[in-house]
Amino acid sequence: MEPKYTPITRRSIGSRKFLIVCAVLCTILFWIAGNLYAQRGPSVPTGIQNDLDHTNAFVNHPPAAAETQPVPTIVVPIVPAAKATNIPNLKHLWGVPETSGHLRGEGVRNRTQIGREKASLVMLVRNREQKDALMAMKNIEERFNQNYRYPWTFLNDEPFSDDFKVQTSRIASGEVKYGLIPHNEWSVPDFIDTDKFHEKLKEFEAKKILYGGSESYRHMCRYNSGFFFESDLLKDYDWYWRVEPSTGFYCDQLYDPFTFMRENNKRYSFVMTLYEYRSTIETLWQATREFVKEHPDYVADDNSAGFIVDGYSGKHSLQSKDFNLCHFWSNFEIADLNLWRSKEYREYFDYLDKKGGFFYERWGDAPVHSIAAALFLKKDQIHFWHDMGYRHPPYERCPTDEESHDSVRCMCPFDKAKSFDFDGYSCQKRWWKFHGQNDEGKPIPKYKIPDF
Ligand SMILES: Nc1nc2c(ncn2[C@@H]2O[C@H](COP(=O)(O)OP(=O)(O)O)[C@@H](O)[C@H]2O)c(=O)[nH]1
Ligand SMILES: [Mg+2]
Repeated sequence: MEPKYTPITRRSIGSRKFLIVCAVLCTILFWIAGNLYAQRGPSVPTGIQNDLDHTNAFVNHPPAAAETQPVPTIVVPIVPAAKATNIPNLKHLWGVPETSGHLRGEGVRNRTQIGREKASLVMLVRNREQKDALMAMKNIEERFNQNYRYPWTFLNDEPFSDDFKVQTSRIASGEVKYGLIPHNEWSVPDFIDTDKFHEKLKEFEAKKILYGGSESYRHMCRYNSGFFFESDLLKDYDWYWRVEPSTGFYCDQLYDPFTFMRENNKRYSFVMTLYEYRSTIETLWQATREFVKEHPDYVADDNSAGFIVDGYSGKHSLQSKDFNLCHFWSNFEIADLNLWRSKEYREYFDYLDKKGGFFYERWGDAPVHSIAAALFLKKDQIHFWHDMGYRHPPYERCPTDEESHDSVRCMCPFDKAKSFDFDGYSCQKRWWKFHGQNDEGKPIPKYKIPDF
């Protein structure tokens, strides 16, 4: 029978000795090599040898004390999070503009505005959307506002919580203001038949119309259509940038969009345009027709009606042609507050308001603003931000030109072809066509870009 294990023989003892000698010799060789390496340094490709030499020289022979720059001592006071709400200068009064800076880990900040315009970022928001609001703010601060320090204006139909104010003021680089919306701007007005309204809520809910059964959504749309621009907190401004929670920007904004608007004689601007749900605005166009029939002079001669009305052929054709449902997505807006404060728009809003469509239907501020801008403004007073990348769930878009991407100014997490501009639900191609551009938005018009 074959042995299961190899028996220990003289021969195997001899080969063990040989292995031990080899191990000792190897150890000695490694020790010698190690010492040599330590003295001479690693072998480095010639191209970067000089840099290493320089670095080594600095490490081994630091310059004399007089040659070195003094290292500034930065004292960072630590503000315990638990105590944040007790910081005296974080106490806000309703409707009273904030003037002081805030403790934000590095002491009181310099919130002095750098941008040249009378402008504010504006966010209508609920306390419970705090996290989404902070994320949108952080993004817009990093992409743009930290270099301009425009103020932020927050509006709410309920008092903002202390935590909301503390956290948002920490992210804002500029001044912050918190406003409570007056009750009459966020409630059902007397001229609305409440029974009919509640019937309609049920009907819209049953039809599964988006936000169809929501009363608060209707207040929001009516407020954005007719009141926000009259807020006391915005009275010193000419321009606003509407920001919504959960939105994001994919590109660095390297110039001031407010200055751009002013210098290029723009009054309304957008990044995305799409079709409205007809079921939410069944009678809005009819009401608009009646209004412009009474005020044909309010409609600009060289307007953008051709974008929102197929086959538009002059003011008279508004009475026979339908609204094609294309509107600017108003969750993003940079616009002239005085557009909404104008006699024409105030009258238009009042007219619509009295029709009751904000309650009996579910008229959105987006189609209302869009129709007004398209009819009352000159064609070239509406601006499309081809160079901005923007996301408001569920849609997102990015610039189509190569330079914005190659320069890494824009970082878009999707393929260019997936941009909402090319989605069947987008009206972007119609906009480009209306402005004599091709299906990719070329040629891009030349604008005066403000200095910074
Ligand atoms: N204060 C307040 N803000 C609201 C209310 N409803 C909506 N908003 C704000 O109005 C904007 C539009 O609302 P959102 O829910 O985003 O509607 P969507 O974009 O049409 O889906 C956002 O800035 C919301 O934070 C509300 O009841 N109270
Ligand atoms: Mg939204």
